[in-house]
This record gives sequence, C-alpha cells and structure tokens, in this order.
Amino acid sequence: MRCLLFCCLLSTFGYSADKPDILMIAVDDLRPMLGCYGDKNIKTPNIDQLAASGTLFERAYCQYAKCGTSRLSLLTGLRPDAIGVFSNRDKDVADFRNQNPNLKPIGQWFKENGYITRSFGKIYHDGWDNPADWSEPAAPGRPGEMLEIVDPENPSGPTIIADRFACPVMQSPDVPDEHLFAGRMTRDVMSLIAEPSEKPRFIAIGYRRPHLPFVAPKTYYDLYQPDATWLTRFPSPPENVFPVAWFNSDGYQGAARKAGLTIPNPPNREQAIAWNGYEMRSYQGVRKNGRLTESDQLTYIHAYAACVSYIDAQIGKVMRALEKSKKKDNTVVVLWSDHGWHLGEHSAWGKMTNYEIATRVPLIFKGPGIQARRTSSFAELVDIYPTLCRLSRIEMPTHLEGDDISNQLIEAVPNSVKTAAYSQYSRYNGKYTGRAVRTDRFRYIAWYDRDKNLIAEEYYDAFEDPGETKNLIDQLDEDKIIECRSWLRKSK
Ligand SMILES: [Ca+2]
Repeated sequence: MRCLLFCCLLSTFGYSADKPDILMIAVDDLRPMLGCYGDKNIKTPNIDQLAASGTLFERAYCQYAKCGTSRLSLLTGLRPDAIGVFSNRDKDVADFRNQNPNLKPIGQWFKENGYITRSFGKIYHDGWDNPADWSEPAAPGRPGEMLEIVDPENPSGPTIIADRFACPVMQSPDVPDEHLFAGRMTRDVMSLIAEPSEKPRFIAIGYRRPHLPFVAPKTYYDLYQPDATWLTRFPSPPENVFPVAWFNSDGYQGAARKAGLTIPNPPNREQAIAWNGYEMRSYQGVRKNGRLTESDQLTYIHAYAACVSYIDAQIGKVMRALEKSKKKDNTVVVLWSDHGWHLGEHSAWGKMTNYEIATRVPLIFKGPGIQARRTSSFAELVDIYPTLCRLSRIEMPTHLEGDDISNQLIEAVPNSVKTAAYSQYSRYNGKYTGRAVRTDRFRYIAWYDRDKNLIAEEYYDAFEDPGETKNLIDQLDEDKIIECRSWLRKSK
C-alpha cells in the first residue's frame, strides 16, 4: 500500500519513465558552514541555490568522522561496525573486501542495474577505489593529489604534489580556477554532462577542498576579512570528561615524531589542549603545540572559508552545465560531506571526534519530484545508498543498514522518519571506542575499552547546550542513564 502510494506520488510529481541520472557531489571535510545552513559569514551562492530548489537536511550526520571509514560506510551502505575498518591503512580495506567479495558498493550496484557509472576526484578515500564500481576507470587525479600545491619556484607552472610533512598549510595563488585540480576536474565533468547518453548515468564528483592543505585561488581568499566574531564561542573542551573523548591527535604520534616531537600519551587536560588538532599542526606554518592565537585562528578560518567558496564556485559550474543538458529535468543531485570539522571548537582543529561539530554534515537532494524544503528529520550518510535506489526505482541489495529517507524528499512526511543518528570513533588503535547517539533532545556518548567495558559516559543537552560544553552525565538519575544506554546500537 505504501509502495503504491509512493509510486502514485512519484508520477504526480512528474517522474518520467526514464530512470533519472544521478549526480553525486562529495565535498571533503565540509562542515555545514554554508549560507543555506545559516552561516552569516560564508559566501556559497551556488550551494545555497541548490538547497533552495531541493530538500536540505538540517540534521544529517556521518557515521565516523574520518574520511576513509565514513566514505566506505556511505558507499557500501554498511555501518562502521559491520565494515570493521577504523584506520586509514590500505590493508584493512583490502581485508574487508576479501572477506566480503559479493558485497556491492553503490557504484557497482547501479552499474549492474543498467547505469553508466563514473568517478572523478575523491569518492573513496584516496587509494581505496573499487574499480568494479565504475564503467570507466576512476579519474582521481595524480597519486597524492590531496597535497596539490602551487610550485613556489614556478607559480604559473603546473601544480606539484607536496611532500606530506613539508606541505604548507595554505596557499592563495593568483591563478584561475582551472590551474588547480578541482577546476580542471570540473571542466571534465561539464564536458561529460554535455555528452548525450542512451543509458542513465551515475556521475560521482569528489572535491578535495576544504580538506587540508587550504589551497584556493586568491580570488576566493579576497572574499573575506574575518574578524573576532568568526571565532567559536565554544573554544574549551567539556570540563568533566576524560581528554581521550575530545583529543583528536591520537593518530598523529608518528607524525609528531617525524618533527622531533613527542605528543604526551595519554595527555592530561592541559596537554591535550596544547596538542589538539595535530592533523593541521603537522602542516608547515602552523605552531606544533600550544594554544593558537586569535590571529592564527582567524588565518585558518579564513583559509577554510576561501576553500569552501572555491568549491562552491565549481559546483555552480557543474549545476549550470546540468541546466543546459538534456537530462536537466531528470537528474537527482545529492550533495554531501564525509564529516564536519572543528575550527577551534573544544580546542580542536580538524575532524575525528564524536561531537556535533565533527559529525554533522551538509546533505542536500534535488531532482524530479523532490520538494524545495528544509527538514529537521534526522538523516545519516548511510541512508544515501537506499534512498538513491528508491529514487532510481532499482531494487535495494539486502545488506543495507541505512534507511530509505526518500519520503522526506517526495512525500514530505512530518519529521518522523528517524528518531536518532549514530556515530562512533575509535582511538589509540581501538584501545578506546566512543559510541554516540544524537536524538532530538540530547547527545549521549559511551566510551568502551578493548574488552568492551564501559569506562566513561557523556551527556549533552541539545537544547540548552548546543556547543556541547557541559557533560551532565553525573546529574542524570539512573532511569535516564538506562534510557540513554538503551538508545545505543548494539556493537558486534
Ligand atoms: Ca574527509
């Protein structure tokens, strides 16, 4: 009955008999610092326009606030526990695939269902591509393209790939968009979109900025002059939480050693603040430890914003190419980021926490039958796979763990599709695992040791304390704590 209703609605809203094209736009490390998400400083007219003509999820969350695992989860439709890959080690993902030879990621599934599938830029974590997903080999760019910089010796020459630990944290070269990979990739995608195709197409485009290093043409840096109002109002970590919960440099001890430094292990609160955000600190030009001055903070926020606007401009070009194409009325566009990003919140820079700021992501759908609206229904990145299957009217594989949230797009069901979103994070190679649930009312995080003993808990009131600065777990009565624990998903 529900399916029948849904099909009627699809035809009511002008679905054509042809399967829609899919245009999947991934933006790396993009927190919802976008005009359409209420940010007053950023200039993102193109994403804002996309959002105004589609459905924007105000409460969308990643399942793991780090590139590799988050993307594997989204692209396979499995949650991180079912994948078991928590590192960025190539061997771990190879083991996962060897153990699951019949598991079809979304690209492969669409390909086997009649689509031409293509991949540009960063879709999987770099180096983790699954060639069976794509009709033609993926076009990720050069090995190490993430570290693309302008050659200081020859700024107008071809860009170069920096050495990871000699890479500047930012550059603002006075070059045209196409001088950098993102601009060149955009040009290639625009050509592809302009080509007619007999078969429906699934085109995945992955932008690597605003991931570090913050390299964008000067034009976009010139858009901003940040002042102190841009600084976070929540620079301190919560008081009564063990630092492992918010210290996101645990995976960078080797990187620090290369610089002749030792990150305290385990750090106390002051040490954790001093060494937090080492992913960014490991780039050249950033102080390696100690609190960043306000001036430094504004410099990095400025650089991040410039990269966001650069990518926004590229997305605008892609959307205009789509508008000119024959498939303009029959293409589902979905824009997502793999996780959020701390710009000083909780003393952190970068991703890799279980908090709102690192787990909340932009998620926007636009396409035939999709309403122009905003929804506060929860959404998870793991929902994208089943939802795109439904919108394309292809069967869903049985392994999917996410929810089909297409009724938020087509039917505009009141905010009742999902009541929570789940994230998790593993620290010190699995020595500690934090499991988080965000409900309408709160965020609860439980930390476990390797033997799955509960060792710490966090509870933040989502209404009273949106910055998640006060861990209220000690103030909850036992019934409430039991209720919080019951919300968590069971780990394997
Ligand atoms: Ca990322």
